Amino acid sequence: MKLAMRWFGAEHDTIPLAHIRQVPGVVGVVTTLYGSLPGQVWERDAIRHMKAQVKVHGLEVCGIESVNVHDAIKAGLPERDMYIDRYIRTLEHLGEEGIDLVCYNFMPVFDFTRTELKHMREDGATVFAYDQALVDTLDPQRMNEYMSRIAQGFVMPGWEPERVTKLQRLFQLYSQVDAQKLFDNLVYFLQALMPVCRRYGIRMAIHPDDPPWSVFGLPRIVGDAQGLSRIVAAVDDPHNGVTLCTGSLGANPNNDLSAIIRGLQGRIHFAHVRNVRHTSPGVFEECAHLSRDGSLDMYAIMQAFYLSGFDGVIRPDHGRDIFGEQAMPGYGLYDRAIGCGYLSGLWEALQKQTQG
Ligand code: DNO
Repeated sequence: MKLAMRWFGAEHDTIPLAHIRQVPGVVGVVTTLYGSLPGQVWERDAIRHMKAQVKVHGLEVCGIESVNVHDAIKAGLPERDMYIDRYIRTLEHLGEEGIDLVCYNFMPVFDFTRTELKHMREDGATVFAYDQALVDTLDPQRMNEYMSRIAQGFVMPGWEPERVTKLQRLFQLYSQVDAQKLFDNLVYFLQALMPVCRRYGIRMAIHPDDPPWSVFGLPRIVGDAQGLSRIVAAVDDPHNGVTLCTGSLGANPNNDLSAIIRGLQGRIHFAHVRNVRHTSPGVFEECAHLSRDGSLDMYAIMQAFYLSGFDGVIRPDHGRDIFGEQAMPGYGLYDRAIGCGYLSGLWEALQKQTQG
């Protein structure tokens, strides 16, 4: 496995690459072209500049998180072919620059959703938390205002203002799109992408829905073992794969993560590994990566990755905000660095146990 951390670019991230470089075991970052809008073609110069910035610090760009998918593609509008064509051009440019891993999601309207970004835990750390009952009382049209209020000045990934200013129109777009249509639109998109992915060896890695169930009545199709295997089977090409996000899928206690990892052998191209603590149905909070701090067995998860021969990119995911660090909620350096140490430790133990 290749250990990486997410980095939001020099203009948006408070964490310098020089600090990421000092986290033991980390070889690179996953990043994106911040400021590019869904539907825009990424130019080669911009990609080259991003790579050079990272390289100066002795790190590599291990993959892109994310090349966002335009809503016309997800909703299957007539102009989707134009946007798919632009996506393909972006992939060509990434491939020409030697980047071969692309994470994306297919959630209508919203990316990951939380009701608290600074939930206080007993030890004074703060974490992301989610309460379905509270979401049910929120006006989806005002969800962007809600998120920006709780983000306290930070622009959270997936909640960039340009994406969420036209909520009413977006909800209308999806009024005729049920789960089956959304799935068909995903298959249409992936089929169109496969030739360019084969040409450049680019692995597409769909991120699960977060939380892994429908919110605000919008269809969601990437929330469990069945949904994931249906996607990989529908476009049965190794370039069509998954970002296995343990925290997103793990928010549903019925998801058996080790079984999901084993079932997707060879099709997991990227892993986000973090723990989550279930409080009651539809309610969860994030926590430290350590197994005993949450509800997931992180040893069993890493073992499933190890035994299924996973050799892709792993990154720790959202961390707690600790030690008084001032950073984007969930994406501070300290707790993610602790997460890296823990994941590397589990991996080393697995390697040594197996090798005897
Ligand atoms: C949240 C992230 C997501 C993820 C996208 C992938 O912190 O896990 O925003 O990057 O859903 O496209």
